[in-house]
Amino acid sequence: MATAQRPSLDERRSAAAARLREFGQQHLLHFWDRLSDVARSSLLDEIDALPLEMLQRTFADQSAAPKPDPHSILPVDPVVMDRVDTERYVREGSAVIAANRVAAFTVAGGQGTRLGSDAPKGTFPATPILRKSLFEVFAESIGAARARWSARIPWLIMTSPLNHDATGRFFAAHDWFGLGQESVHLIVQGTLPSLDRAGRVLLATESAIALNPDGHGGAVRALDQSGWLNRLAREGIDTLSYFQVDNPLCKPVDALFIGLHHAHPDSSGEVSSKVVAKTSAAEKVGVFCQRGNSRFVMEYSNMPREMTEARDAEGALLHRAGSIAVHVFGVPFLQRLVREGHGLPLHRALKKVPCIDPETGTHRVPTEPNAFKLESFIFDTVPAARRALVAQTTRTEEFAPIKNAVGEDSPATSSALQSERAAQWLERCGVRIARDAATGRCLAEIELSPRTALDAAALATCATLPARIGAGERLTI
Ligand code: UD2
Repeated sequence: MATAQRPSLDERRSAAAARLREFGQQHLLHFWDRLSDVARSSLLDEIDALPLEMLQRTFADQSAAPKPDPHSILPVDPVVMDRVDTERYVREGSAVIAANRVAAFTVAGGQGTRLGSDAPKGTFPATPILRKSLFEVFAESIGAARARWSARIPWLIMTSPLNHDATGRFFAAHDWFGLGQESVHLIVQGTLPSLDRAGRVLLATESAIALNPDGHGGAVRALDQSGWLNRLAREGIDTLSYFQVDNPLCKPVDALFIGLHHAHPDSSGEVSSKVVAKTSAAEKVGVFCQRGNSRFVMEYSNMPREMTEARDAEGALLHRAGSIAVHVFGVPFLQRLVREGHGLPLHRALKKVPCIDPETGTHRVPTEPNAFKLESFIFDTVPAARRALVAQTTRTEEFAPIKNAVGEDSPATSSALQSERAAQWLERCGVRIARDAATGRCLAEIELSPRTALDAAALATCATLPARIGAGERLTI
């Protein structure tokens, strides 16, 4: 049998040049004559993988994108989680978990730029006293859920090409936090190029395109291309419990939420999302909105000011259903999106991207934003669902993100919230906690391991709780 001959470098270059010319990106081959054959081959691989048509379309669309019309957009009316028949839905969710139908899924491919660290964000020391990493907190929680429901609960973690190896090394160095390596799976997401203000693809070096992870929306493609989406279905797992790596208070496996997703009349079992009431108009979270029967998330940076600041008759924020980026996805729903070729839209954000001058090759480290990074967002899957459930939870119960080195959403604010949740759970068990008389702020530092208690009810069965915790005390339970 004749084997097809692999095209030579010159043939590949000619084909790439023709394609690049068609889309005005021929500068990518400007330094060809200076490159070694190895560098040429790797540059051609990157060029061949570029979705040039989509890039052109995205750039043109967003340059002329109309502003959303606030009059056609309504606030959503979420299901309030502490007002439902909790017992019933926890029972429903528990049955799904115990039947081995649930996998946990963390998106951890983002760059921790705002935290000022190059290390994978999941390795960041997050807890108030023991400084456990975010990954360790989730591992403990998933381990405790496995034990509670005698369930497998595989843990899938999406990494990016930039942090995949470092993430793997971190887990190996911590012996996979006792979960068993065979039950924790790292999946690498794809990349997209950065564009200059004229829509031209940037070069990081003479032989490499400036690429960045393709956004958490890349999860759908990563799950599909890694084979995991079909593997989950084959293994009878129809429920994917999705959360971000930056929130140590999130509940990776929440029976109540999973029960609502599967059994609440507002849910088609395709995608369900948790929200909290926004604390202020300026809070940087996407907001769930409604147009006709379709629900969607409007990212805070896209929301017109009149919508962000609109108030209802009681004076509360009108659009207040702030996304905490916790979802449950039906695996068949994600398979349908893939089958129907449901590409998620690309969003662009102006950022500082190191690159080379396309003419001279001089390296530039910009001090001002110089380029558009492109990303897709997982919440853009929401409008494709027949009935997307939006469930409102309590902020102190499950939202303490670590995003910035200092100020809001920092390690300090997150630690205070982690202590506060522990204090509230302990108070429900009869423990007296020292609080500031004027502000009500908890005056102790308390770190509660998910291994000890996954929720307040489990804490009540814990034999060794103190009677009171005084001001300035630091306690780990
Ligand atoms: C996200 C939401 C915001 C709100 C907030 C809650 C977006 C665009 N905004 O804001 O509406 O819900 O979270 O905390 O989502 N990631 C990847 N790969 C990527 C990019 C990101 O895995 O290519 C992960 C990243 O590791 C992190 C999460 O996605 O776990 C959030 O990413 P972000 O920091 O870009 O989103 P943020 O905090 O601006």
